Amino acid sequence: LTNCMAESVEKDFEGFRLVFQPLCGARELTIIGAEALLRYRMPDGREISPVEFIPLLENSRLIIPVGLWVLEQAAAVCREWMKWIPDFMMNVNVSYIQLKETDFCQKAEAVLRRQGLAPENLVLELTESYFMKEDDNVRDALRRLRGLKLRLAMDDFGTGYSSLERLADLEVDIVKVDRFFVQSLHISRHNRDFIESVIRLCHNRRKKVCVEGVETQEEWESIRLMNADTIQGFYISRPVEQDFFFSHYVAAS
Ligand code: G
Ligand code: G
Ligand code: MN
Ligand code: NA
Repeated sequence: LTNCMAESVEKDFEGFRLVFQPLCGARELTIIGAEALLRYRMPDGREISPVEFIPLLENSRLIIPVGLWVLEQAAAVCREWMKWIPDFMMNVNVSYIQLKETDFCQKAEAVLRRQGLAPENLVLELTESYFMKEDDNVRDALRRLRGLKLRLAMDDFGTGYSSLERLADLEVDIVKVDRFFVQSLHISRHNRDFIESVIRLCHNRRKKVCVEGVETQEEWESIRLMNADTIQGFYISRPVEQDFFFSHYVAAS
């Protein structure tokens, strides 16, 4: 699979594509943006799960060219959809391997320039562990990205080691609460308390909260009452193809 993906990279990223999942305002469920998610299809037509191929891209460092391609594509799509929804936000996942490269910020800046995109419309999703690492390159990269005025989101919050206290001081604009907490909302009082605490703490520090993995109306109603800013999940939509997203969620808005 790694060899196969290396060949795809050579052939102008043939076989790779992005799908998009809506991000909605928690109150009205209006579309405010999308998370871009990478997909890969083998030459024989087989679709491989990102859970399988992302680690291979990381281990082989192919994630560096592929990640840049993802950023470029997502930025171009964002620019296009902003003609319909001017404040559209495009979220892109960035791997730790990409962030460790000393020229990542320069590359991100070049993408914004080439695509004519304002930095405020692009959100880089980073997982919790990035903020914990005592790595000067990564710390430096985070500082420079903030300097570019790009938005940073902490993805999958709550599954790692960082405490709620630590969260308040992290230099992120958005915290995405991992779907684990929503799935056990009706089983465990503790998980409800956790989401509420994250929201309260973030709002005190002017951070936005996105709750991931909302699958039912009941879950949405609970989350809305907790005052989350945005939601994402199958209740709204699964990740969908670009054309579908455009016709159903952008042009129809
Ligand atoms: O798309 P799906 O929800 O199946 O994603 C599975 C995992 O793959 C998630 O953890 C998601 O963050 C990750 N992923 C999807 N697309 C990308 C991408 O473009 N870059 C990186 N680094 N991870 C991605
Ligand atoms: O780690 P990250 O949050 O980037 O992962 C995105 C992944 O979450 C994608 O694979 C997407 O398909 C999945 N996902 C998005 N919404 C839901 C949901 O409501 N339920 C479940 N089970 N998975 C979801
Ligand atoms: Mn994500
Ligand atoms: Na997540």
